[in-house]
Amino acid sequence: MGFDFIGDIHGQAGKLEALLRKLGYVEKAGGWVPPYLRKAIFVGDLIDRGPEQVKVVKTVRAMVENGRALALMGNHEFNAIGFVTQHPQDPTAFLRRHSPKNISLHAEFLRQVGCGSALQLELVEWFKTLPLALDLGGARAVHAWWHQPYVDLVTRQLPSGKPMDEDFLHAAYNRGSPECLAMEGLTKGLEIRLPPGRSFVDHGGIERYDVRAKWWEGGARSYRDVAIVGAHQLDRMPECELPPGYLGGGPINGTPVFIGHYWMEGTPHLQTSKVACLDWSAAKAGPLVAYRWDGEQELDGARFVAAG
Ligand SMILES: [Mn+2]
Repeated sequence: MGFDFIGDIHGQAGKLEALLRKLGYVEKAGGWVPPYLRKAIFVGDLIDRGPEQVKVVKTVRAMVENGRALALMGNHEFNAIGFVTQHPQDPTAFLRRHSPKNISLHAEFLRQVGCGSALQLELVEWFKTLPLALDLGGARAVHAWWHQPYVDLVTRQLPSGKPMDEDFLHAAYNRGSPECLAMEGLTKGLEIRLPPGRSFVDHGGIERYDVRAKWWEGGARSYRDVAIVGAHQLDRMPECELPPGYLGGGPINGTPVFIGHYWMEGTPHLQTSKVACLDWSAAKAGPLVAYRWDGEQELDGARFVAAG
């Protein structure tokens, strides 16, 4: 069985259809059908930002339910769950706060699905069934960071097929709990706090004091070595030593790992011979990107397929 790992779609149904076509998938009455002995693996973040989010979810969901695909949970699906789940101590509040920032990040989804609609709740119930990490034998996939202790914790609490229940959600939104650290790590990646007085403005115009780190980077020494920021912001990243206890610092061994999440820019390329990021900013002007995998243990940059 070969796998086509597909990056963050963020409601870009046109790019999704173009990519599936380019990969040789065929649209039939019951949904898209892969070429013989292949399966699509979506690395998460189906929703938020783009113009046709409901269509994207329905397309992917149909493929999953027909056994043509697997889909991981991204941070945007996890946020969508928390957005509608009541807070256990405060019945007027939700696990994910309805702050102006959180509402604006989710506004397009709410507008398209209908805020408070039955459809919104139906889609969220499906999001709860999405796995956080997939070990497919010769390859692995996670939305943002394959960190084995976090994979183990979540696999223990949510064994395959068990949807995320309220107990798990309450723990996962309890800041600092093992469940919260695991969910943040798997879906948002490794983030490190910048030294005092340092910050930068992210792609969404929000001032950030934590920066996403290249957890796959072997031999990294400074913040600048690992910071994932736009090229024009790299000189704002300090060259001082990484904090003690830094959890990244590859190299990644074992089977290859496929990820999304990181808003990469430019021409799709491998992160290492074992790590491929498939998020090349399809939510904005970038293409939707897949990696066509046929069992190889050393990844090949010529196997990226981009559309849109
Ligand atoms: Mn993401």
